[in-house]
Amino acid sequence: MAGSVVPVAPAGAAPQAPASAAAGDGAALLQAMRAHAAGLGLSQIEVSDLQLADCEPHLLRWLEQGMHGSMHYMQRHGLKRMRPAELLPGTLRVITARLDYLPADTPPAWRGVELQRLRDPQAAVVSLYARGRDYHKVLRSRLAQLAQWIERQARPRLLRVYTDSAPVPEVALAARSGLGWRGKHSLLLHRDSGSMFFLGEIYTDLALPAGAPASAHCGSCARCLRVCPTQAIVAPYVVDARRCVSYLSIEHDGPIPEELRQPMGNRVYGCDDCQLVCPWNRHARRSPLPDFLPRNGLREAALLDLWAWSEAEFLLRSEGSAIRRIGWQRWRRNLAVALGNALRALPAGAPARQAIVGALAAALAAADPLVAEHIDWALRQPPSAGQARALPVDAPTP
Ligand code: B12
Ligand code: SF4
Ligand code: SF4
Repeated sequence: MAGSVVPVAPAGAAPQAPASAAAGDGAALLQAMRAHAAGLGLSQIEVSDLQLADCEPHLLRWLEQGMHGSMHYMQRHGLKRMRPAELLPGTLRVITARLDYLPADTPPAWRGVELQRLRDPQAAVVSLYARGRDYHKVLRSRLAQLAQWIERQARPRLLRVYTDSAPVPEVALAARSGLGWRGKHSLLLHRDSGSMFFLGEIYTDLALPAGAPASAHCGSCARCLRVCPTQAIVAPYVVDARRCVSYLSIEHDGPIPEELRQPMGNRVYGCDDCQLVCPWNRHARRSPLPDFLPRNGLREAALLDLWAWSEAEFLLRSEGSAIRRIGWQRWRRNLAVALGNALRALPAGAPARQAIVGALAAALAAADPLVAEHIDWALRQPPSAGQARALPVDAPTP
């Protein structure tokens, strides 16, 4: 996917002298930019230089080990990802932005509430970031407005907006610029804001003053590594995407490996576990933007409610949401896995178990082969002996 272009200089133009003269005083411009960005609802902006050479061996190793799974775009772009001036010749600085996404009405004990839902076999857990409007749209439009403002103020030759839309190393740039540090779960963390935010960038040739990297504060903590349901964080800072529930439920389009179905529990779109247990998310910020308020009851949905959606309902209800990206078949595949896990947690003869068996069996004939195989797997899950069980979530009290 290409980045969103703000029409200034022709893309790919030969590198030229930085537009610092046009920019005037970079520090003053940055100060005014910060005020404008805040007015647009962006949570914070900083500036990064392009010194990312230290990250290159890590990226190469990750790719060599095949940890990107079927995300072929990660392999295709190789080291260009870490070299902003190869992606966009003439780039001198990257303006990094973060946008908090916890909905405004998030209760104070939200992490405990989420962990409790992960234990409820009949609940459907959609990752927090995906319950409202697609963040790409929300963040891109704000960055584009900021870029237009910069263009009017400083007339740079180069200005291009990216929101997870091109080979851009978003966490590495954000960490370099001082937006936060990289946690052991590999995501960016901020002392005052946790990690529940999205990242976006503006590449430019303006000679803005670059920020200093923030110091790291994970210390001896390893909660995120321990809680990961599929042990996808194979070492501090290294996530094997092939095991990550986020990859399996969103990016991966084939059958979910059988040994990973049970650990997926009731997570039907993405996963937040490594962030829920992170102590710094005590400080995660709410977003004032209505865009991130949950839609279609996704904060409290039950598996059977979502299973009852027809394809037409899925398309209607996921309009403008990131969930639309995975399409109907993957959505049903994920729900079938979660329903199978619910069957394991419920005793034989429990009315809830019978309802699930009935709903799965009724959908079998019309299901496509991928979904049918997952339904079949779900129906083979044995009942729990004795009482109904909670799904296992190995999390300390937040
Ligand atoms: C591919 C991808 C994924 C993949 C792979 C994840 C991964 N960690 O690589 C999958 C699908 C699994 C995924 C999942 C999620 N993602 Co994602 N993802 C991306 C994407 C597109 C690229 C990331 C990337 O470059 N990976 C390649 C690997 C090699 O990079 P890395 O893991 O960061 O590894 C670096 C470090 O580990 C470091 N390193 C390695 N060894 C060592 C050792 C030491 C000592 C040190 C210091 C560093 C170090 O070097 C590596 C190279 O820089 C970015 C957007 C972007 N364009 O950057 C979003 C992005 C990282 N994802 C994001 C989010 C929100 C998520 C989820 C939380 C979504 C969800 N709730 O389900 C999960 C979290 C899973 C996790 N713990 O990472 C956000 C993170 C925001 C933030 N606060 O940081 C991003 C930035 C998107 C965005 N625009 O906001 N994601
Ligand atoms: S998102 Fe979930 S599965 Fe992926 S690394 Fe974090 S805890 Fe593990
Ligand atoms: S849970 Fe602990 S180790 Fe993991 S990112 Fe948070 S502070 Fe760092």
